[in-house]
Amino acid sequence: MKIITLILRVSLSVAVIISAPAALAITAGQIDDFENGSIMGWQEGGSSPNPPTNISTGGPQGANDNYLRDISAGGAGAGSKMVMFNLSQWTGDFNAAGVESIQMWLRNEGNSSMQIRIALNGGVTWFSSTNGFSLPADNMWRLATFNLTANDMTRVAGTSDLATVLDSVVEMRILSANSPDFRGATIDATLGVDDIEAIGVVVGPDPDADFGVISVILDLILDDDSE
Ligand SMILES: [Ca+2]
Ligand SMILES: [Ca+2]
Ligand SMILES: [Ca+2]
Repeated sequence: MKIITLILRVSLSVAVIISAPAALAITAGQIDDFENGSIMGWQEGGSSPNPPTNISTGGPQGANDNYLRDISAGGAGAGSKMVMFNLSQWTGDFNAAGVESIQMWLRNEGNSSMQIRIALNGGVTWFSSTNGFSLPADNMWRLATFNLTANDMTRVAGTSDLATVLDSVVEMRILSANSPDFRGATIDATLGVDDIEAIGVVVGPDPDADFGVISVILDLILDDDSE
């Protein structure tokens, strides 16, 4: 009986390990638009008094455009820093998915200017945007693009190289910091975010394949005419 239970537990564990990455893996073109009313997995530590929330209107498209809002309180303790993380759809093999950059709309809804960066964790090693996206406190939506090249990303913890981290990302963060970091600045601020998109390699239609289809259609038409 105990052995059967153990086997069942091991089987279930293996099933979870095998299925989890496939279900969560990043894909080029994916967009967090927050129109389903949820926070789409963007979160903070469990004790934060000001975790990300879904706002039902006022996104970059205006009325009824949902977006995500994160508040940081400054001072000390939980919720003092401007940072949120995702452990689900923004993890996996960015290289295999062909993701070259991450684009998002950002708005500074508070009174403190911010330098927005993304940070990627490969387990131990962290990379962060080399240059922050300047977000003045003017309540205007701006489109930011964070490229994932070696020049655009700076290692801030660990020893792995960027390609290795992009092979197996376990956590992605959006944060404000005045220099490359995976930790958010301690700041009294409010950030709006929408349409977080994984920009991939542009793959056009295969012209040979198209011609092949046209040839078959032409053949069918010619066959018809000849009969
Ligand atoms: Ca939206
Ligand atoms: Ca909506
Ligand atoms: Ca917060």
